[in-house]
Amino acid sequence: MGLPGRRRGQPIISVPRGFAFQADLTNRLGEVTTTHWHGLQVDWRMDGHPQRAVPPGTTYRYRFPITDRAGTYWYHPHPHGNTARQVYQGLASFLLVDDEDDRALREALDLTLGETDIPLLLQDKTFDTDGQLVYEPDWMGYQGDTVLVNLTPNPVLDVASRIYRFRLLNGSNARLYRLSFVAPTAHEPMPFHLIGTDGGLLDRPQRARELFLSPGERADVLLDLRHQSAGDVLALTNLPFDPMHHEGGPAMEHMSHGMPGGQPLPILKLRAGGQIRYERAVPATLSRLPPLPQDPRLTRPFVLSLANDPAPRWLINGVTYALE
Ligand SMILES: [Cu+2]
Repeated sequence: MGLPGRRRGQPIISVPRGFAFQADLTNRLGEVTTTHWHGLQVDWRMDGHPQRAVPPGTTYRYRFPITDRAGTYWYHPHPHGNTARQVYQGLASFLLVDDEDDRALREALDLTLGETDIPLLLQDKTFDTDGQLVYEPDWMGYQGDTVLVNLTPNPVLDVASRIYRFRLLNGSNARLYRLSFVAPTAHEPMPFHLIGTDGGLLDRPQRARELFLSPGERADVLLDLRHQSAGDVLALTNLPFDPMHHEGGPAMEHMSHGMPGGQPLPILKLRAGGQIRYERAVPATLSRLPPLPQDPRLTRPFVLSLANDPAPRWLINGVTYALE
């Protein structure tokens, strides 16, 4: 599979912090679209806001400085009402920001993007008998019956006896994942290190055996495969769980088209090869986090609620988004 994102699927953008980023979106779809830079701090005119919709046949120039910390960000369309479908149809990929902290980490562990530092875009889709995408969302979104990794079904990655970095992105429409790495004979999931989240690198690695990833969310992890023997097949797996604990009552009963949420399923197989020499250790410190403001000056109430007339929809402070 190597860097699956580069062979199949969308291009991965990698930029250093401080870079003057520029990209032209030329819309050759038959409908309006935008490109939203998920997680990055950019001027709203540059952020793919629905009010800056790009009509078919036109070009929009995105230009902004990269000011964020190193981390795993992503880009996808954000037109009003069609964001989810355009992402489902394939318009989504990574934007990786690099800085001194990230370079130090890659040097310490001898990580190479695409070989041992691997972005994994998780998306569930449904295909009809002709292999065409099926998309039939309800108000809660859409869950497909096949989980693709970097648009690849049944993916297998050949791995060596060393530490790997996986940058996990949940690019699914509505599916939550409870992720862990499972060896076939072990009675519990393998330990790994969580080293980054939506906000970039953590200050220190955190040990974990599983993590929840909701749509749009990223997790940056290190997995130590030094003790695997040739021929071992591990799997990145979705462990079973009870989605939403059925909160929301009867309105939520429709949420599972295709596979119900929380069903166990293998996502990516890792096939271990021969032993290699690798003498590195996970660094104790990854980054220095910017200090939080000690004295918040502003308190804003956000009341989240669910309305059922005329159709179910979520509200913030009693209102929903309107384009006008
Ligand atoms: Cu987004």
